Amino acid sequence: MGQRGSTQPEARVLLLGLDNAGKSTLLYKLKHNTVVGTVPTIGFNVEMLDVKKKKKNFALTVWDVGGQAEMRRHWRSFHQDTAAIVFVVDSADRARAAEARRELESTLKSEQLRGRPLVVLANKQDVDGAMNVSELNDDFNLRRICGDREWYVLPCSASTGVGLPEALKRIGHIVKLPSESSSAAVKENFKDTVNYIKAKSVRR
Ligand code: G3D
Ligand code: MG
Repeated sequence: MGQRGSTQPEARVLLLGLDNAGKSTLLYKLKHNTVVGTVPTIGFNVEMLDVKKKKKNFALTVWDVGGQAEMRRHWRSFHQDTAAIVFVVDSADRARAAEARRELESTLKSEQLRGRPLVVLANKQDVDGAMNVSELNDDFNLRRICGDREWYVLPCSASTGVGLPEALKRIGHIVKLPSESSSAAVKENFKDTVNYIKAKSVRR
């Protein structure tokens, strides 16, 4: 994290979703193209991914904030300077679909996230009986809860990697790169946020 030259633009992406949705699996599959054993995230994981936009390289700083109920109240401190939201859904867990929808809906109400583009990932498509994209679209009533922001819903499997290149490409396209000056501010906030969340994280 933070290992690159200062000239490369960076944009912050928030990876959100309920616990067990597959956020950490997704992050490490994107980063290392490998499935690592995950444990429930207490606190957060953060990784930088290299992405191309209009033939220019830039870095996506992807924040995977723990999904457990006690961590969700800290999500707000990550909203500042977010260039795009990625919301991961366990499409195979129909029993928690309503809970996931409520979380997404309440996240999108954040003032600091107003107008930020959103990618909803219908994860775990490899599981038999998983909701497909159009079921999820209807069930979450995405058109209504997304309002006038730019949004997409894409199928994927973080375990197998199917759909991940398309997801990353889409995220790269919708991210609005911060200007040079706000990019410096993002880096400053990055440090502040790390310190904040470290102080607030529940350690077990
Ligand atoms: P989280 O970070 O959102 O809390 P994790 O979720 O990445 O820790 O994943 C939770 C569980 O879901 C893990 O299983 C992980 O292997 C599994 N998982 C993640 N993505 C997929 C997927 O696309 N397909 C399937 N079948 N499983 C997936 P365990 O058993 O380790 O708890
Ligand atoms: Mg996790």
